[in-house]
Amino acid sequence: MKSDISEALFERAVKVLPGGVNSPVRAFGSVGGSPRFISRAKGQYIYDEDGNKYIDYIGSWGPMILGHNDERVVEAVKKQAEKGLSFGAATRLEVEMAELICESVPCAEMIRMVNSGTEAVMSALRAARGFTGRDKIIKFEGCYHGHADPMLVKAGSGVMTYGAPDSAGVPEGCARDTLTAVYNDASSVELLFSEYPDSVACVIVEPVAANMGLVPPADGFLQRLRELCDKYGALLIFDEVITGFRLSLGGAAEYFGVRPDLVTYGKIIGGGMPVGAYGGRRDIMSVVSPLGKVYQAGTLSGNPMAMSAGITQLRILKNEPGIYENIKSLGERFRNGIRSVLEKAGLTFAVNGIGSLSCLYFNKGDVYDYRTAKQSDTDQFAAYFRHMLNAGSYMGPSQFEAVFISNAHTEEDIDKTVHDAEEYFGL
Ligand code: HOZ
Repeated sequence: MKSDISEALFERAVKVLPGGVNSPVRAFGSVGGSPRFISRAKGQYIYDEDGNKYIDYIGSWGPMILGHNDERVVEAVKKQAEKGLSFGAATRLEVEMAELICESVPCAEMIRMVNSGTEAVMSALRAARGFTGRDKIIKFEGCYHGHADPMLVKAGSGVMTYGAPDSAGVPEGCARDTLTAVYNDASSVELLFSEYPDSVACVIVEPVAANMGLVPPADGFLQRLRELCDKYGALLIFDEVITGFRLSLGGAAEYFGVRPDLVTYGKIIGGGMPVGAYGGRRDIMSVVSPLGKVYQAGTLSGNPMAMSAGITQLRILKNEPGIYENIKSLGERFRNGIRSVLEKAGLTFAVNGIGSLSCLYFNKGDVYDYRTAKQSDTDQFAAYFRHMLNAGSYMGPSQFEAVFISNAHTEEDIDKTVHDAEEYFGL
């Protein structure tokens, strides 16, 4: 596969962008080679500057549930562009978006729009602290909640890939109140609560951990977090940046039947446009300014372009029957396909997944938390990644990123990718 133009662009990029990219997860540092520069996308495919076509399994890290450039979403954005790009003032679209989320998500009574998942989490933590009058936060090793200072402690995603789960540049004071527990191990949370019974403001969790590969919650884990938060007077926050509107319309909260107090969203609710939101119980959200004393603001928050794209995607997800069934069945086809390839090859690597999210770990044991995810053979993943890329299946360039499937993918796409994997394993 030719990559001369991408390589030339990367040469230019490294001179003016740190690492040649604007987000570390785009770099190919852990898999070798240089990133492909993408020029356009449609449906389940992306095309690079050299004209190569790939089946896309990143989907802009989640939001492209309908596939790229869905015509209805594009049309809504075009129409809004004619009316205005940003007003910094209240719009009808913000109200419609908030109503749509509140109707769809069990715990959501009030929503505040922001511009990214990072901002949503940062603001939700502030609201939780302001509401409870407590400082400490419990997060889980390997869960990634964006790059706000208190969350860069034992974090997943790019920080896990590049081996710096506790980022430099985070003052000790900012991370002192972040306590870390073990994902899928409620007793580790109980221990922290018993050590700090009156000072934990909240437990924040990715209900499905999708930034250390893909680790679903063990039976009862989320329910137990709910019980512990209730017992100790702390709030439960579900970071649904990846699972919201993807696992089901009501996200993981609906899927697992556990009601968090607050929930955070990112790119998905913007249909790919830069956006985020946090929301939840009315009494908690009432601490947010101008209603309450927790300050949080933003000129571009609720931006009309992002709202129009997001509302269109969410309405389609809400009204068009069969999307969740379809992406789930494609996800299962992918996982079953990879499992049968591994079986034929006599290998026992872990294949995790739920719905349209999956991960093949080059790991002979089960993967259920950060420690077990870290035991994966990242060199083997790198070789697999390079083979798949050259064969035309575009996946996240790290063992610790999930495979995302959209409603635009077809069974033929999945079978082709499984066939590419078969070739990789020498079958
Ligand atoms: N959660 C995304 C990847 N795991 C974030 C994408 C990014 O950091 O650019």
